Amino acid sequence: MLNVKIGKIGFDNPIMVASGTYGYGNEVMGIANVNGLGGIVTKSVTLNPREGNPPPRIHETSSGMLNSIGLANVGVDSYIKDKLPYLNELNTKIIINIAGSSIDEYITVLEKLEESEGRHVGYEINISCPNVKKGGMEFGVDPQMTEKLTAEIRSMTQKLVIMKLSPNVTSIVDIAKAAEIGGADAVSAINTVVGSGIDIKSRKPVIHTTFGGLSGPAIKPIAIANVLKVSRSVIIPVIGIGGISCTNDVIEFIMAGAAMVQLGTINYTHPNLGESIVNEITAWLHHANLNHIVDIIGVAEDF
Ligand code: RRO
Repeated sequence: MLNVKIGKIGFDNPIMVASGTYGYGNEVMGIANVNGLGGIVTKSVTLNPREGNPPPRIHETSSGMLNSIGLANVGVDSYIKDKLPYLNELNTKIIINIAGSSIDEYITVLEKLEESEGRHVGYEINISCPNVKKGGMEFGVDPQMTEKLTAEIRSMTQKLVIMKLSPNVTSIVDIAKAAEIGGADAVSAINTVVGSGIDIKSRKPVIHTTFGGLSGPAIKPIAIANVLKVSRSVIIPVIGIGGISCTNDVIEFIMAGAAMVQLGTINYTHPNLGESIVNEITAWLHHANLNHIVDIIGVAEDF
């Protein structure tokens, strides 16, 4: 009832967890049953380890959260040595999110991961981090760069290539089309929305880098609008992300055109919600007299 396919890869269900919200999988050990999920996307990995931005780098907002983590990660060598063995043991699909500041960096990270013993099924390519000067965003705002990077990566792997798109662009549709022409198997949308806030006591921004990425329920309508736009303009599947916090939200994204979804900010308060949603969607399909989740992908029609 819930199995879905992206490229050649079958997933047990369409519910994944978003990059950056489940670490490398081991962070939720003992508090969440990751094996019930369709997949896990791990925190963006770069060539070298990164400390990330100075604090404050997380701030709660009305119905959301601002972050400016700044791509803190262990670097690809440690990822392969220390993180992949645990991920290999999990009974869910693993997708590795990669970030870089140049085509060469993405390629070198990918080469190392391709040579590793990882059982991952694909890569989500981050071309949409809003919080670093050089961290992929220059690719994600430019269709030509997006196509070139996608094509380079495509030529190097048989695994899934998923390009993660930014809402902070003039035309997300042009970027999605470029990813499709470059040979991507899917696009995921959306990364966080640029935001800020001022602490009126200190008269300083609430985030050290002044601007951060807004996530959580506050951005769900923005995400739905982008999923509608993108899914109506490309043939490859769209993975919907942005403020999902219950089963009805997942159904809304799928009806808007998403083939799969990722839960993000909600994981910080409800790390096991993904598994409950998987069960609730099955019940919802029964109730709606539907045989399969794919029957509702993109069914939302305009008035
Ligand atoms: O690390 C971050 O600051 C970060 C990344 Br890489 C991203 O893709 N999206 C985001 O909101 N934060």
